[in-house]
Amino acid sequence: MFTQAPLPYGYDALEPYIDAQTMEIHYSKHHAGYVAKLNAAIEKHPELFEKSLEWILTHLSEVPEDIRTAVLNNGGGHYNHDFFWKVMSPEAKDASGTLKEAIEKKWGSMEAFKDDFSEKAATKFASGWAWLSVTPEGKLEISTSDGHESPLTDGKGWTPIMVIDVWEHAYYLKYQNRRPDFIKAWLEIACGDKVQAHYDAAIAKM
Ligand code: MN3
Repeated sequence: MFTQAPLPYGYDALEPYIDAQTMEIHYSKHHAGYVAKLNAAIEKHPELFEKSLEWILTHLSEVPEDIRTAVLNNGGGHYNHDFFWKVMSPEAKDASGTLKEAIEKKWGSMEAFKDDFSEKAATKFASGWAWLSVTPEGKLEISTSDGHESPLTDGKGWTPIMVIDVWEHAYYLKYQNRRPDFIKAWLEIACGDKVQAHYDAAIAKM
């Protein structure tokens, strides 16, 4: 069975950027619901419990057709939320080291990168996610995904290293329709050290 990892901080730890009520509903209702529905779908083909979630999401064409959509939606929901919790921190700092160098090489400055990421996240139509990934050539790229799709499910072979949830449930209680304000606040708690660790791992496996 797939299970939800504990949040690495309390529901109120990301205040005032994300309010405690949003965190509690998001983690204990939305994310938990995706995990329960993923397990319910895979119970019809329990051999898939032997596989990792990353394997399943990168091999969806091998998932039996009767559960494929449920696995994409709920397995993607599980994977993406787990990733989202892990790149936030109450003690977040901007990236330093090799990730900072790579960002400055591509965008010119950390501010220019944040502007580009914010613009793409803000203009993503409807519910989805905005990602920073490493391509198979080792380049950084920003992308967005619909629903609970991700760089794992789009077939390009990119390795995600940072993600923001831009479904309304991620921000509506505090920010209502002001998604750009949520994104600006979120960048204050996006943890450069954690994204750097993902970057190092992505470069190491090339
Ligand atoms: Mn969400």
